[in-house]
Amino acid sequence: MAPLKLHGLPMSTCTTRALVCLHEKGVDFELVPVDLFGGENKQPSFVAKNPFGQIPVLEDGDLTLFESRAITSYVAEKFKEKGTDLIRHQNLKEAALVKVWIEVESQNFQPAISPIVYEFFVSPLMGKTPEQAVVDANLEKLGKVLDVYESKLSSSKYLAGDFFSLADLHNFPYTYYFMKSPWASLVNDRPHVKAWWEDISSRPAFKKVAEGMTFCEKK
Ligand code: GS8
Repeated sequence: MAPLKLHGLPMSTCTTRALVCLHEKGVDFELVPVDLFGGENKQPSFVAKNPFGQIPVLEDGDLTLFESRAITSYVAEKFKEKGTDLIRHQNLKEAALVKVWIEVESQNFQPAISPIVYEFFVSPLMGKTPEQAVVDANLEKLGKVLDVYESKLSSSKYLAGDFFSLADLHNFPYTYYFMKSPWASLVNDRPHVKAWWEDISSRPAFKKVAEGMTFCEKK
């Protein structure tokens, strides 16, 4: 069977979300680099794969998927018997809780943390000055989301329960970069969030993918 093809870049947050999942599942895949800086993602051949011209894209035979969380869900379901069970496929209630916390990451966590990472790490690379007002407003929002995480993680080891799942995995890319920012204390000052982050970021799949997450070192 031809290996899956993941189009993306090792330093891209959304690509790494898919990469960590592929490593957790122990699935063979090929990473096909996309020259974002040269605009390859806006060329017709790439837009045919993702009409938004963004990475990552997964190809599995004649199936083409975009949206990193849809990619992880597909991989976790297709290979449910292999590697880490990321979706609790044998327990309807646990599987439903995984979906709840997947939504929380996507709807609450990511909208707060991504502008901070963007302003601090990406803007300077593009010759722009980070907008402190944007950072400040989103630090406040992120603090409120992390208060919810702190409360949840004081009663269970991971977000959806006492098991690691996609709900935890999806937080990896932005938290990884955020922890290299001056505001890592937002995580470190919340003991349960800190312990959870130390736990999930020490998983072999995370450590392997983190080796390629170098763009914050260019600062
Ligand atoms: C977002 C993809 C995205 O923003 C997902 O897959 O989760 N909701 C989508 N991709 C960025 C790189 S993120 O590291 C991208 O491709 N940017 C280039 C562009 O928008 O032109």
